[in-house]
Amino acid sequence: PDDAAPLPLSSPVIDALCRRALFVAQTNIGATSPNPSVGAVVADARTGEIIASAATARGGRPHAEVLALREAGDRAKGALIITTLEPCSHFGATPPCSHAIVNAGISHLIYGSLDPDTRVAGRGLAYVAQHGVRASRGTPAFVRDCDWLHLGHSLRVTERRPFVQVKLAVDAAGFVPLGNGKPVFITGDVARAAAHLLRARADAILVGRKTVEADDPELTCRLPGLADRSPVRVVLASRCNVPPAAKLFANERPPVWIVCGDSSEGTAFFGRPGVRVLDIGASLTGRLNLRLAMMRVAAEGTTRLLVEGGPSTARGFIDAGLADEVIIMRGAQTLDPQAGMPPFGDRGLDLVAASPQFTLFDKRKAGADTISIYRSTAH
Ligand code: AOF
Ligand code: ZN
Repeated sequence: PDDAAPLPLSSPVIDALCRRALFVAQTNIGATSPNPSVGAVVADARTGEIIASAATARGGRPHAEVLALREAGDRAKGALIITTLEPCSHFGATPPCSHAIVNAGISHLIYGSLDPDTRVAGRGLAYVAQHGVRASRGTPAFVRDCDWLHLGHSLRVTERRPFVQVKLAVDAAGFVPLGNGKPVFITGDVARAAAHLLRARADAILVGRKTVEADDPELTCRLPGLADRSPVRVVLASRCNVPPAAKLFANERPPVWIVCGDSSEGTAFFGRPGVRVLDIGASLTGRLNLRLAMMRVAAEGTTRLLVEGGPSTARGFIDAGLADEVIIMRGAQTLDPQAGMPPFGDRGLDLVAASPQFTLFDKRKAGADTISIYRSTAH
């Protein structure tokens, strides 16, 4: 009804619309780098009825707001728009979203995260406010979810590194299987699907050279319908000494990036289609500087990186303070103790589970297995 008042800011209807914006954004996460995957929902300002919604398009453009407003057409006049990130204000390949919001006649904007990109950084909000759009921050819970959703984007802007997730699969006793020339499965189908979904939602998957040698993995997303969401495959090899016959190189897509500190042993890869050698220079210790490695992949556009390396790679990221999320997939069966090793080099799961650096964010069953997600307390 036309005479009804606008919805109050804190209402179950607004909360549901905010959750909808987060949900929509999730659909393209891992497919928009170097841009964030933003969610936008256009709704009737009085009833909350959804008029249109969109995520940032694959490849990063068009932006979410432009797509949602395009779909809403004339119905955007006087409507409410919810966005997970402050709308942009810069002229890129497309005109700014903040201008599109004003031009469409939107009456009210509710946003989650602020955009730290120096081209935006508050200017998007200032623009809409100066043009008569009421702009309000969402609830603290919505803002927190948006901040985690866009952490890859904000870390790439502020620390020049991607959001890093470290994933490990362990047996019921907490041990990692020793490689035997091919990947060993200690979790069932449901956890395996969850692991492939993590790949689909990443921009890059990373392993250490030792995992390539021990397991010879393909590192692709093989979920039905999501095969084209396989991220770039990154191998850390200080001397570029990866076996050229490894399965990783059987296909040119997705690309493989070898991050090394000395490329002189990597001549087999020079000019090879689908392979890039990223030489970040040797460190004093002879081991790769992980922070520099992260800065290099971020410079190439990576905003979300999934570490699927072995225990020593996982440990390296945690010790360097580079693990934003640690995901433990725990199987129901127990391995022969001869066939297992501690998940983090010489340390067990307590390195994360008992550390003040991490907090348990989520723990759930996946078939007979259990998935625990620990989040860094630094964010
Ligand atoms: C939005 N909505 O859906 C996204 C935004 O290179 P461009 O021109 O596409 O701009 C990329 C920047 O725009 C990116 O760094 C981030 O600040 C913002 N992303 N903004 O309003 C969106 N993906
Ligand atoms: Zn935009």
